[in-house]
Amino acid sequence: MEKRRRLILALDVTSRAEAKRVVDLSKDYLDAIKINWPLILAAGPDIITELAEVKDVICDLKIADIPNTNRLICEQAVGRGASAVICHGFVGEDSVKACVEAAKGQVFVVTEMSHPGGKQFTAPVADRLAALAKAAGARGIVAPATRPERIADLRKIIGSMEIISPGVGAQGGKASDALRAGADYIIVGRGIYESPDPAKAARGLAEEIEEVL
Ligand code: O7M
Repeated sequence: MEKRRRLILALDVTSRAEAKRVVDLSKDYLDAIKINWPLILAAGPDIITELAEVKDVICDLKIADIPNTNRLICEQAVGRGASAVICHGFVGEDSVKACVEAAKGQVFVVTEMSHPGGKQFTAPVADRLAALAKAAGARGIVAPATRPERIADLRKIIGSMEIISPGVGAQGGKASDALRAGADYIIVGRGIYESPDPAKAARGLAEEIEEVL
């Protein structure tokens, strides 16, 4: 994954045609495309391979199972062309390590989640989840743009590992705040794909990001 635009599109649309349309309009401003269950269930897993021809694809399956099942899921995602996967850490270090082995280190671990409910269960253990991600050899963590101060806290725990940060736009966070707090990449979904002009929305974010760098 390039580290140039620092922008990752969360492509949570539910048709292949819409996915292609949004990617065509925004791809010049992106380093990667993150896909999640809505698109994979709607378009089928071949969408991973198709999009991987355009940009690096991060498979956000929020993998959270026993090590063997985690390994099988990662092998399917990587075998179809995913450059990285996203897993949960609460299932334990052995489960995260299974992802790290199967995806050759290209794993991001969810820590404190960005939505209000993220404060209920994930926030109190987020520091430990970040430490676990580091111990397991993951590439990075997912941390909330809605609470930039938490990005700064988690950065202290993981050192130079990468932080990808959702919650910008529709959830109320600002790209520049998250970057200043220590995020490496911003993840944006609805702010781009629900915009009447996805190219303009992505360009606007790219400009905001560039000003901070
Ligand atoms: O910009 P949005 O709010 O439309 O989309 C945000 C995307 O980031 C969406 O795909 C979520 O599933 C994802 N996300 C969060 O919003 N909050 C989190 O705490 C974690 C994620 C995520 O990407 O986890 C890997």
